[in-house]
Amino acid sequence: MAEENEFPAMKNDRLLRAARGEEVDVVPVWAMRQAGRYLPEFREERAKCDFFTMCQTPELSCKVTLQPLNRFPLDAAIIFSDILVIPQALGMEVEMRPGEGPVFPSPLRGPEDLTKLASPADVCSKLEYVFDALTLTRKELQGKAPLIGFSGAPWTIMAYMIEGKGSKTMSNAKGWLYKYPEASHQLLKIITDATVNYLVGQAKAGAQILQVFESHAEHLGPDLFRNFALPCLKQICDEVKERVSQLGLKNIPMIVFPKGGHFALKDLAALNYEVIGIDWTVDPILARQIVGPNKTLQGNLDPCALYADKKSIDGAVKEMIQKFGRDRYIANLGHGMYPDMDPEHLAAFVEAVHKYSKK
Ligand code: 1CP
Repeated sequence: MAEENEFPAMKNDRLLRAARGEEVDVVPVWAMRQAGRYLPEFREERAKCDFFTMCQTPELSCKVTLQPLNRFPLDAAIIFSDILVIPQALGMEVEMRPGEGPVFPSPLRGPEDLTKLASPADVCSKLEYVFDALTLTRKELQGKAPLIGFSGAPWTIMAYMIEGKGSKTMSNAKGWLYKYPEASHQLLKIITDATVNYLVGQAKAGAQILQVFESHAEHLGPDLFRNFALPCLKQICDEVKERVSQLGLKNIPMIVFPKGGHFALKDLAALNYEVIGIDWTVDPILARQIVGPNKTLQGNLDPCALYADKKSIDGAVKEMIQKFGRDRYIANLGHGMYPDMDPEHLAAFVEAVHKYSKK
């Protein structure tokens, strides 16, 4: 376990302060997928190396995690990795195919395949490389910004394990929920237990805040969400916080991001996550009414707004901050950046957040 005093003192902790509901000088800002192919220096590294080899090499993961922070005054770094390292650690093969994204050559076909998965108790021994990358990156950051660790949420991970790749309908994975509810709960339990171990490992290694990506919330209506997603999200938050406290570490703030899950905001507000991320389809004023005053909101500019000219980006950010207000707020996009975006337009986004949120 990395000791807190091994790490450089924080020079900028506004993201952590905003997550805890404390006062900030300006609203903190970062962007989902801020380390990625829109940066030429990322593409240069990626051209030399397979995606998962990059994730598995702490020096490379650290290098590309820091790339966006070397360019822009971002208020957080997010460790370069992927949510699909959990299925890999459970014994499944995942390939990153150019132009296609992640593909599982042998996805789960039916409940009988569950016996092939490794024990959730063993995942951490296979994910040491992520922990090493976190410890190294936290040191290299020199306190410039907090380091975000992350995982996928169990339903989102289950969907990839069954579909074998991205899907418009998630009909195979949703088919499991209707055909094999018991086996679905078993699979979700395996993923949930693995994720708790993994996130506790990340906290021990130096992650300062943890985001759980429920990227496929949109495929579940309120009922399926309550039955198959919400209990796992609750267990993850409660168990991670409990185990981090048992280790004598200070409370680690947690973010839940239910992409497309506007219908779940009220239920999520009842859990212990300090921060709820919203995508661009949710009106910030309505989100605040639903979650109440005691949660920090994160979001939610339409990523495609970064295709507009810089002046329009400036105007859109001004409006966004007016709607969210400057308290209990972390500025972000409503989802990840795309590879064809102009890095200078992210610069305009970050600059506008700081400009319009000064006291
Ligand atoms: O700055 C960062 O955010 C970098 C770290 C990061 C994160 C947080 C990557 C690198 N992936 C993720 C999370 C992730 N991975 C999510 C949750 C966020 C989201 O909703 O986008 C998801 C769903 C994945 C799965 C995944 N990995 C996809 C989507 C597949 C689909 O069609 O559903 C893709 C395309 C990837 C590949 C990937 N992951 C990360 C990068 C930079 C890339 C591009 C691949 C490459 O360089 O070849």
